[in-house]
Amino acid sequence: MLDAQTTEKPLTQVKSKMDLRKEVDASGAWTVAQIEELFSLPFNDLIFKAQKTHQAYFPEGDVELATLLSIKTGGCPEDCGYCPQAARYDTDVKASKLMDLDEVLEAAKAAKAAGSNRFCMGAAWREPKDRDIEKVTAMIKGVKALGLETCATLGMLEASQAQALQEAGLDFYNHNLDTSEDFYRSVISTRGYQDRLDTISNVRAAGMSVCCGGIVGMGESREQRAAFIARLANLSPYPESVPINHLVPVAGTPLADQKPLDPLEFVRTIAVARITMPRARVRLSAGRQELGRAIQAMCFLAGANSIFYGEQLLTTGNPEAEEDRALLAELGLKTKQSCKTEVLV
Ligand code: SAM
Ligand code: DTB
Ligand code: SF4
Repeated sequence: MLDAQTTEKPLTQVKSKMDLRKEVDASGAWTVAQIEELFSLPFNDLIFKAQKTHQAYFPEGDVELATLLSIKTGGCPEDCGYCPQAARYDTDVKASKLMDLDEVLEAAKAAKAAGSNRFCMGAAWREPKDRDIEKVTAMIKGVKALGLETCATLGMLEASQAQALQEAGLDFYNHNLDTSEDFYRSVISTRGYQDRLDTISNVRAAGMSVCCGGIVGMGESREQRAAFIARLANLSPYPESVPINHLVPVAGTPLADQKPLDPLEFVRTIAVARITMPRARVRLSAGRQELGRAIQAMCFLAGANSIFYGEQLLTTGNPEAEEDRALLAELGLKTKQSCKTEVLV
């Protein structure tokens, strides 16, 4: 029964964008029970199935490198329980104003020189104002002119704002569902799940690719993790990029003392994301420093094929670029040069 959802053609056989949409739509929805069944497979069977899917859809087996820059840090009015940038929590993050264009372009040039594929600009906003959009569109144009793929994560978007970003050349917009709909309520109260879905549909309608994932290890149950993956996999079409963050517990936030998730359960989550969203770039995101090399290697085996690259995420640390290059080289993993065939819209 589970194989019914994994019979899509490999990327190399994909002819047009429209074909892709039809296939995804025709593949049927995943139920939470089916996804729980995947989670419950014997570990080796799950990883083998994920690796088979990975090899069928990504025969080159390359890893995408995405560099993050916090263009506007801290002072956020939202109450996301994991986030060091929420103004209401007493964390070490100092609020700052939107960065200047030339500083952003310097950072993008450095990312490009270090071998990054994508440059993602993040702002600690509930939603951008129209005058913020104007400034960010200048950044998008500048970054794109350097030959990098562009991504932004600026909070909730109106349809007209999504349109303006698309017209400026934004390739991807990151907006996470973060977790299952029922667990969401215990982590965030200042905006709802439907608000997030609305932003994602505005991004799609504007013709941009969607980067959407979430965080595991916030105290959710396995069933809730399965429900979260089901929501992502059942988006039609599912996101082109799926960042799976491992909670980074930050002092001062409500989740500061959260007991860490069993690392093997994290690997299982990556495998389940790979199987249910076979064409997506599954990104091993926040929390890699804490995972260590062996667990990261297992995540690549389970189908992760993208990482955040560079020593800083938004406000927390990430492995040094050199360390990542050494890990990828040791594992014999190539880095990605182009992903044009994967863009669904
Ligand atoms: N303010 C925008 C928003 O919320 O959409 C954009 C930036 S926000 C920091 C982007 C994502 O980072 C969140 O949705 C969450 O998944 C992730 N994130 C934030 N803090 C994190 C933490 N402590 N550990 C893991 N992921 C985290
Ligand atoms: C995503 O899913 N993870 C990134 C990116 N999208 C913007 C952010 C991770 C942030 C981790 C905590 C911090 O560095 O502030
Ligand atoms: Fe604000 Fe985004 Fe952090 Fe939530 S995750 S508090 S919206 S910066």
